[in-house]
Amino acid sequence: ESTRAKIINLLSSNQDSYISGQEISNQLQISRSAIWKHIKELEKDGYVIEGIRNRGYRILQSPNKVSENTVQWGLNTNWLGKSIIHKESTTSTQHIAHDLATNHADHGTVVIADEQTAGKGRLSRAWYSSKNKGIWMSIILRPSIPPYLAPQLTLLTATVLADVLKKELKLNPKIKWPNDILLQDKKTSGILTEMQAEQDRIQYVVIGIGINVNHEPDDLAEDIQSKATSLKIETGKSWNMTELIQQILLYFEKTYEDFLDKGFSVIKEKWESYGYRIGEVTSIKTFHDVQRAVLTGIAEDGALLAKYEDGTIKKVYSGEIDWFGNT
Ligand code: BTX
Repeated sequence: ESTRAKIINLLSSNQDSYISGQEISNQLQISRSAIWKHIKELEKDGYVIEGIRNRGYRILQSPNKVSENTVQWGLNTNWLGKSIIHKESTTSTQHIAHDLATNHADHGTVVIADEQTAGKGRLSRAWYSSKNKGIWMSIILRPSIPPYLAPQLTLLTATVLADVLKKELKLNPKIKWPNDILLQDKKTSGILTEMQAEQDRIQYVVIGIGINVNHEPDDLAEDIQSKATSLKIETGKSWNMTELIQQILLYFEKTYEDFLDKGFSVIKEKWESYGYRIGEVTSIKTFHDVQRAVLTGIAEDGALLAKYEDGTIKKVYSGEIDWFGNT
């Protein structure tokens, strides 16, 4: 950890109060004038720091600009995001992450872009990723779980995003199976999990996270305007993306460790508490017919569970659900 990172950490841990130059000096074993020089450097990076004589320093504002440094400063994780690659523009952070992962990138490496020119959704769909409006990020993991359980990581990620939106931003998110985060029934975030695996062993997983953050309604592409939203549209204010990324990484690390420790049940329960239309009736199309069923929750393998009128509970695997239909 660099001295600047340590200073940021100290200042961040006392967000509402001042921390004196003397205290920083004692804790980090550097001179007062060295501290002052570091503070000047931080200000160049966009931190607004107040220094009051006889009281000390306090961060008034963190830089809005996302960069490797700004994300790393004050990031309280143990392993996630220890290596961060930031690009102003790229085709897709998934591409970069796959390249890095095949070249031995560490578990917990994070790739972030200000803009993606070929952002990917699932099933070769496109993901709009306009410049500086949202979080476009990929996380490389090397989990020691069997490949067939990888869908659990998508569900885990969805609970992480929902938790951050609920606990940190005081919003009321819903997770629409399998991987959409909704605010007021509109999509604000999507997750794409890709995996490189052998028969019984995962080499690596890349989890792509897209969140519309500071879009105005007009910043959303025309064909998604009726079904998509952003944090700004929902809250009326702009959000600091650096802080948001840090919160996501922190919650992710904790949730992932919980998952390895205690298994999927913790995730399942949380997912279901956020689940969109869980407990409600919807129609499910199969090859043969359309039937009404109550969505009851999710299974261990990530499938959605539906209880039919005859009482049987079955797994639903793909886009067979008519979310809005009342037939
Ligand atoms: P998905 O297939 O569930 O959603 C894609 C669909 O969502 C599109 O067909 C379109 O209708 C709609 N859509 C496209 N862009 C947006 C948007 N910005 N907001 C709301 N709706 C949209 C979801 O796939 C997975 C998305 C993962 C995105 C991340 S970003 C970082 C990483 N890099 C990358 O290329 N993809 C992932």
